[in-house]
Amino acid sequence: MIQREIMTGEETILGRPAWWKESVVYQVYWRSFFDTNGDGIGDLRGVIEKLDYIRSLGVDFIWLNPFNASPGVDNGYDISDYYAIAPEAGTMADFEELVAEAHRRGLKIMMDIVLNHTSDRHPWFLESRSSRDNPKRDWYIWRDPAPDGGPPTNWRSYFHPSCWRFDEATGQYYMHSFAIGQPDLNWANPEVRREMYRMLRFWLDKGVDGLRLDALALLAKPKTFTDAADPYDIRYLTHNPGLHDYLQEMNREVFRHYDIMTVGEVAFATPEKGLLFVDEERKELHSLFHFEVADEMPSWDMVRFKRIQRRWAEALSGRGVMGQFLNNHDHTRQVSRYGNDREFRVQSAKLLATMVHTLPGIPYVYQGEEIGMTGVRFDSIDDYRDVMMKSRYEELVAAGRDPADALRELAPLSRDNSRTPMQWSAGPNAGFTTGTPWIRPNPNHAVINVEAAEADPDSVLHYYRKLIALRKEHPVMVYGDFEDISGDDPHVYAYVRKLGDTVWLVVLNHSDQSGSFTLPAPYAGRTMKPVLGNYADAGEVTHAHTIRLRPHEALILHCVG
Ligand code: TEU
Ligand code: CA
Repeated sequence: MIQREIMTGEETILGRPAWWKESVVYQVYWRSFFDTNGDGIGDLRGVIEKLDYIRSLGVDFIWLNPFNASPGVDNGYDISDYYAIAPEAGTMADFEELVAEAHRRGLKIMMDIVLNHTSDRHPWFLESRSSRDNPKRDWYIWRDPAPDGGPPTNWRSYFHPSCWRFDEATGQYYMHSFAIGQPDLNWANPEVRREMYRMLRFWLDKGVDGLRLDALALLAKPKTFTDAADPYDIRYLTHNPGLHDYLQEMNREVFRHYDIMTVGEVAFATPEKGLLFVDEERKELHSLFHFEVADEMPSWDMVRFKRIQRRWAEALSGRGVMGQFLNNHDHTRQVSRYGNDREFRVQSAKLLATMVHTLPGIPYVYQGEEIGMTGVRFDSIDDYRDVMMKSRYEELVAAGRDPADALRELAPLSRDNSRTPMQWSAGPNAGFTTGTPWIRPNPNHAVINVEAAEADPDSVLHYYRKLIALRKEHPVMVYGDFEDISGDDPHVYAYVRKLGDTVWLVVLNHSDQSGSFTLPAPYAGRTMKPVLGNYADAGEVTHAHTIRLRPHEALILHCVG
């Protein structure tokens, strides 16, 4: 752990020191990472082959998206056997080797666990749907049709117009919050919970060091099944009574018996709700992702973003921890969505990285982000792969929308933006596969790729390495108090991190124009040394009252006098 002694007895924003609070996580969407057998799909052996690359970034954890056996309706989030490895990912021996090889390099493995639903091919569901009196009937959510024969309620699914699917065989509907092939489990049934805890222990006993818990806010179902006033506002699917009882039980039965880090994917979490998941006193989870940015802020809005960060920092201060991220496998690449992926791509990617790694919380890096990968536009719906994209497209077209128009509307936020192959080189298929890739690579791999980034000392990649290394040396980045000193400035974000005598100022000019930041008291007139900046020539700030900033300039300054 970093310089533990200086923290003793100190109240800091992240509370008591712990190894997991100091982590940086690298997310590997393995099916798009590296293919070793030419079938066009990334695999676990591909992750093993790239472990030295991942380690070279300086990260601590690798979060692997689900690799359990699955028909692949939702790229592995529809699991048909929790104890088996998907053949396209590899074998159990590959997984065990990956854990061992990662550990040998000081890297930890975080598994992605899908608790809310299984595949409709899972033997539990096959049994459940077989008859109304099957012992597993109650393992899923079955309801009678409405009096008119239609679905029991008007609720939508994340992907489809209804979360209900009629099953001819038994004349009832089952609930699916996501794809039709992802029936929701009934967490109110204690047998379901016992099975899930057993499964979690199985993987943790294999040496897994962390868990990312999928769609956690959905585990408990609404108490009453009645129509929603606005079916599009799907909050009714989340945060229902009983949820926290399940999480406390999960902690008692599983988490507390292992030295691990858990992170919950919590849709529609406000700071107040979020605290219920991560407050250390409550013994539920170590940390969470909230989606006030990724789901609820479609494009960059600095004032809104600042407000979100302030509220979360205040609510969690000294009590709980959150993950910091701007993109993942569900969300368009950050430099395209929130930055400038054209003339300022490199500076902008570095600015966003600086922000994610210096705000309070555990930073997540999504594969390819570290070379500034961008979103993608395919000309035809046939090139898209994502079930959500395809279903929404069909819905729009069925409602009479011009197909080209529908594509234009959906493309910017399509989940496939971040699922294109990792760009290793300018070679065929970006060096991802020797076969036919399951999804088309972004043509800009000719320019944006790991090989090119390694060779360029000013690349986004080298900047990430410096930024991540800083965290290992400077506990202020992890434990320092946080204060936003830039008010509602719509372009400049400036904040202070402070731990004991160490005071850091982070100044970010999120704009295509030059700008400036007027230092408030007590920072005006002080001397500050640059710790890191995204323009090569960032100099010392001496007795300054104003800091001039170039487009997308990011500065980390250390107050020395
Ligand atoms: O995502 C949950 C989900 O609904 C996301 O699309 C949403 O943007 C946000 O993350 C939560 O509000 C998880 C997985 O990450 C996603 O890939 C799966 O498709 C989904 O669960 C179903 O398992
Ligand atoms: Ca493969």
